[in-house]
Amino acid sequence: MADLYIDGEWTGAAAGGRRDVVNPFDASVVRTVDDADGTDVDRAVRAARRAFDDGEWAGAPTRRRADVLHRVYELLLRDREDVARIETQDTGKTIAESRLDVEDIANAFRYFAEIADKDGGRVVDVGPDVLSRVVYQPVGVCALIAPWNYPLLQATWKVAPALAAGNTFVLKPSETTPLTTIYLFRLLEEAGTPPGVANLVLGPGSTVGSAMTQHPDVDLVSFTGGLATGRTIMAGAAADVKNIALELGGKNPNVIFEDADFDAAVDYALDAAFLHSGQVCSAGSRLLVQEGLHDRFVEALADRARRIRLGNGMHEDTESGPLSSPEHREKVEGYLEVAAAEGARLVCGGRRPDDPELSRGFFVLPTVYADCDRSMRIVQEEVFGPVVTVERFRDEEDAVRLANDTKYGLAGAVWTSDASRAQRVAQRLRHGTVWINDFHPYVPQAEWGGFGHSGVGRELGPTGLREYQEAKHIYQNLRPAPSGWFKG
Ligand code: TXE
Repeated sequence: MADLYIDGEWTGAAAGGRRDVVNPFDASVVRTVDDADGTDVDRAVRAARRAFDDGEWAGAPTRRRADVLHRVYELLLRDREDVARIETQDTGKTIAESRLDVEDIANAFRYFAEIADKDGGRVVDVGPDVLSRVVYQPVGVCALIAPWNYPLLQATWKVAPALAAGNTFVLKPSETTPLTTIYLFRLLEEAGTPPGVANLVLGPGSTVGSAMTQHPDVDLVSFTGGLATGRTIMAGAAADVKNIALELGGKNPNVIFEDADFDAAVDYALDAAFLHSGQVCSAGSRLLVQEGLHDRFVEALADRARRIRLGNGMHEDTESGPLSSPEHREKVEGYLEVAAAEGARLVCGGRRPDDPELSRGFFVLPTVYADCDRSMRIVQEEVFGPVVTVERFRDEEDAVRLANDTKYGLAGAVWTSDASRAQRVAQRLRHGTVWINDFHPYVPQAEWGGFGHSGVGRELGPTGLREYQEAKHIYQNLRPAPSGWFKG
């Protein structure tokens, strides 16, 4: 069966392109899929344009769109185990994590279904002779580009609000992890999404992605991925003054004060740094530990990190899988060399595992570097692998200064038993999400996104819907009469 979905039809690539999708655990080919080019993108964008302009979807009662989203939620719950297994084969992440992802994905569809018809705009009080309303309308045709670390989750954070708001779209998943996104489109079709509203193209960013973002019929580009690509997309969007939304990762501080609950802080520091092998935009890859606690904390963390069970994500007892691709492992290993050259002290990891069972997969051992400082690239740049750096701080002022000393600003955490200090520090951190005595939870009701180089705009929450809407002011004079401004 063909893998591109354009104008309500499953179709192959015009030029016949095909691409292998590889399981990062053992480099085996999971499936071969169609691989598009600019011609397919043009077809998909035109279909989305036609579907938007004919107004059936954009002008439908909001409840109808919400019903489709709600059906997708139910279908995802029906197929949750199949979707989770495909996500694990595609990304290498553990099946337990994929199951949680699918739950979160379904819940995001439900959330946007629930809020779709809850905000009819607002009335502005101008006086008795005027009816002034602000209404929210769909932006138009959206180009949605998703990455490979949370393939279906990141796609959903775009697809669900785009549909709820009445847009049409063309979506491109990462070329390395397209399988669950293809599955989602089967569910969108089953749920009754009209032809042309949701379109799927597959292929590389350099050709298919850039054709999408530069297409003159596209009104909005929403992208999750790396900083370098985000910059290219932002520059490209300038020509047509397209709306943009960017989620570009982070270098996220995890701040541990001496009065924190020690066992909980160590345990969560492990989750923060090593969940999904650190391939998480909000990974707590920069640990800041107060000096009196530092040595004990590093020792306990490394002891736990050495015991993380690496393996096949499909096995229930595996705790962490491989990196996503050989190219990505090369990038991570490049940073291991950078850290060594910069004089960071290797406490554990720092290389590939010896286990012959893992030799075909793209593994790197969970790695802890101590004696790090803010001048190091390993501290400032996003590694996106199982690598955590540790710095010391003296007091609250020092902690805040260090935690904000990053060009990114996606997420951060503070661990302390002093409730007022927790709130003070949370207020001062220049990051889009701040956790207190926790790490990683997010909910569809709350905004997600970053300060600084972490991006532009927010996903999830009411703002996540607004990204896909234009505000329009409708002003009606209820007592029209000559103004008398010009006297002649
Ligand atoms: O991402 P790219 P890469 C970070 C992480 C990682 C680095 C590079 O640090 O090591 O980015 O990863 C599409 N026009 N994050 O190179 O290239 C591409 O096909 C349009 C953080 O894999 O940004 C894919 O679908 N699209 C992050 C998507 O962009 C283009 C998640 C992401 O790929 C394009 C992933 C172009 N010119 C990586 N070039 C996060 N924020 O969670 C590529 N793409």
